[in-house]
Amino acid sequence: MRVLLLSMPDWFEHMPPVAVRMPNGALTSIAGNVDPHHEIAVADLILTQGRSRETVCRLMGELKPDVVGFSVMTFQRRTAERLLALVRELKPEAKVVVGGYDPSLAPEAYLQMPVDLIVRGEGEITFRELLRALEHGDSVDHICGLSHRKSGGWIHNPDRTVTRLENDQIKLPNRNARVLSGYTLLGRQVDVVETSRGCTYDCSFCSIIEMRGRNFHTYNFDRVLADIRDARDHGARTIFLVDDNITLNVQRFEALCRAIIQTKLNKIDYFVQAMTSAIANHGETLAPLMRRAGFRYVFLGIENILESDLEFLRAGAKNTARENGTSRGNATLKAIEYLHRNRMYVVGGLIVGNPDDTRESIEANLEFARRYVDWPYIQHPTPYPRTPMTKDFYDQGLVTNERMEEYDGTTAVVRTQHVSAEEVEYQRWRAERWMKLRHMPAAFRHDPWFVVRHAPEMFAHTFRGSTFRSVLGLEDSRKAFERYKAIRSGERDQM
Ligand code: B12
Ligand code: SF4
Repeated sequence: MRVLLLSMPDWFEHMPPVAVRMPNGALTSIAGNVDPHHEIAVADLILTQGRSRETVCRLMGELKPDVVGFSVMTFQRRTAERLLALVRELKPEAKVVVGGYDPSLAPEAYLQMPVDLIVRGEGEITFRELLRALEHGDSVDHICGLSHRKSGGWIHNPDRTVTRLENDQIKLPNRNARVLSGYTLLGRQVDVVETSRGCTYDCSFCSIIEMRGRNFHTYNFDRVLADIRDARDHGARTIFLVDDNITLNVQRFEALCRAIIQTKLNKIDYFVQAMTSAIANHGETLAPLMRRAGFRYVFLGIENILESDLEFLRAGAKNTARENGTSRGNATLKAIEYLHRNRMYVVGGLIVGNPDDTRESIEANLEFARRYVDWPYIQHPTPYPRTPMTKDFYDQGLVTNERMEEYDGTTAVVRTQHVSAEEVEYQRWRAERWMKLRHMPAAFRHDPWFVVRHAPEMFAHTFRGSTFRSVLGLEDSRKAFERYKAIRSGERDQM
């Protein structure tokens, strides 16, 4: 069968396409796990800014797919709906499948859309079985993790249990299936690699637990190294390890760093997400190993520096430093110190605008970011489908915006008990632009040519809405914020 798999073009504030165009790892993984005789194409529409419709039309014409699959996050739902309608119009007989976080956690949102099938949860095996059934005209009733139309209604087959990665059931991704190019992270070609899936924590804002339960499964190192080599051989000079929580097993992570060093795969730049507690508690041995393995940016899930907010986010445990088995308070500073001492940059993940937040508590977090993080990744709590946080916000009557396309993490869609959503966002926006600017010299030292060529564009992105007058303080920055919001809204419409 001919299959076209699409990821959505929508991006969010901290990942402007001028600097970051990251592949969707789900689609190449699915492409690597279908039976080999299918013709499969993967198109990441993040690479086609402003030209997504034309690109979809072109690919539909050239590839004439029998099956079209969409990978969708919640804030991309509206774009997905528009492109689903387009695909249906272009080829009414093609089977249209949606998968990923949003269709898995909010399948009800897709029932009225021009969709034939919904893959819930992990997709590799479900999609392989689906293609087999479609090819032979068999029933799909037995395929776990699948929702399908039947006699005018929808049938939701039972969930699929999570795949154990240890037994090599999931084959390597198929990067040859990609039909578009231009992936980049600050000028270097980037790719994504998984070494594990799952997490055993249950932070209230995170979708992962509803998506797959609390568990942790790991690929063996031979497979991980083969995957890294394959990404490198396809041109990657930077690799994002997309594990939900690679730091759950620190010994394994250290062993992975050693394996990367031994196999000389440490010329690549690595990005990873980490828990502060793991870095703080094991930094003495872990951080130098990470550095030698090529890790450059570490996204730290700091979430918040105030204990009350950490409690609401259920993120206290993962941010606790320990010594001889006893708690030594917040792990963040210690983790940052280890990373800086080993010449790695800290991408500081903070969440401001929680129910009890006041202007002062938000400002305390912003001030922390100013002082300690190299690249701020500050977000607002966002009530994604079926997370515990969503229920909390609804119970407290704090959700102010239900337009899913604005659920991108940097648009405040909830208010606090004391501060309006708009004010929360304004506070973050005003502070964060300047913090981002500070990282330019470090980015320049690493990739001077890219920064020279793109600095004006990156600057224009970061400060869009501002004028010389507002930058010089001659105009109320709220006016600039209003213009920024209008520009952002226009950008969304273009996707
Ligand atoms: C890596 C990652 C990123 C990376 C790479 C994203 C990319 N290009 O794919 C970066 C850092 C860029 C990123 C950014 C963002 N991310 Co992100 N990210 C993740 C993370 C950690 C892992 C995703 C991953 O690659 N997993 C590995 C692949 C193989 O698994 P998978 O994606 O789950 O796919 C499987 C199934 O879902 C399914 N599937 C998926 N698509 C399809 C399609 C079809 C047709 C089928 C059949 C099946 C299928 O099959 C796959 C294989 O089993 C998750 C989860 C987490 N713990 O935080 C969040 C997560 C996906 N991100 C999320 C969000 C919201 C964002 C951002 C908006 C930022 C933010 N506010 O947090 C931005 C937006 C990106 C953009 N375009 O600008 C949310 C999504 C929530 C939701 N309900 O939509 C998650 C779940 C985190 C969370 N907050 O809970 N992200
Ligand atoms: S530690 Fe990370 S992956 Fe695990 S539940 Fe919390 S935010 Fe999600």
